[in-house]
Amino acid sequence: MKRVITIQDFSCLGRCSLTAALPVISAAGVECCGLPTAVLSNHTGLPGSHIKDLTDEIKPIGEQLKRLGAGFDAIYTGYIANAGQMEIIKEFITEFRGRDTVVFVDPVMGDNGRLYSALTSDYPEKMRELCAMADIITPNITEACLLLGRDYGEYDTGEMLNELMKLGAGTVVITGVEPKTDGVPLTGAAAYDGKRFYEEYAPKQPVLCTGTGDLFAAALVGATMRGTGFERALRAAVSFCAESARLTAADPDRREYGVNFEQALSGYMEEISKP
Ligand code: PXL
Repeated sequence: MKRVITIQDFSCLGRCSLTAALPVISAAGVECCGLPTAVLSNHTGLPGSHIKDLTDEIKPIGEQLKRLGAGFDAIYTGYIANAGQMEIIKEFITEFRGRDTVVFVDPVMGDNGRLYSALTSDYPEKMRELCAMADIITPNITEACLLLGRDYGEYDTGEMLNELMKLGAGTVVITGVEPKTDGVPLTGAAAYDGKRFYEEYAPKQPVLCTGTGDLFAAALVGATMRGTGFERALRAAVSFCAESARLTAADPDRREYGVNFEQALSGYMEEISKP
């Protein structure tokens, strides 16, 4: 069985980061280890939060994993609590990366044109360096703009993919892409691997939810590491997020507690198990 280690925060309330990655990657039939960058009472999209930063714990955890001789088929980074932590995580990647290790960097930094409230203005610069180490990066439009040092606004997906490739990652996936249509509004992902462009869209739901990008990245990591080819993994991640968003929009008890993905897991598992 493939083994992934994912490095991101544990938010007690509000499905995101580790509470999205662990169930989704496990459902993909891939072992998922979690290395928390911080423990938060709740994600920072809710009013206030109690945060315990774990910067000083990452290195000793890595050293102990090394002593145990642990190896990982993939390293997947998500929300990193501060710019200083980024250096320690870069060292972790260098230490644990083998010839066949796949490095996924989800450059979690913001949404709707804004940097997340707990992050500082030097963060995008540091994130650019982390992206350069990755095989696959998965920014949303806001994060793509922050990585490219651009204002948030109109974008040309193909041009943005090309520019992001210059950061040094092997494959770039942009999420939350909304193609122009005359009919039903769509949202999804567009990707470029230096040879081919890929696009996958589904109907856009009238909900904006913290954690959707985390869910997408986890679904892509899970499917890719399971051995589903990239194109199918991308399609499965988009349809899983679309179904989860539909379930969230239909939930009369909906709160800002992340996306209702639990009941979409069986469909995701079915889709990635097809021969
Ligand atoms: O979903 C991204 C995310 C991850 N982790 C924490 C967050 C957010 C977004 O707000 O606050 C702690």
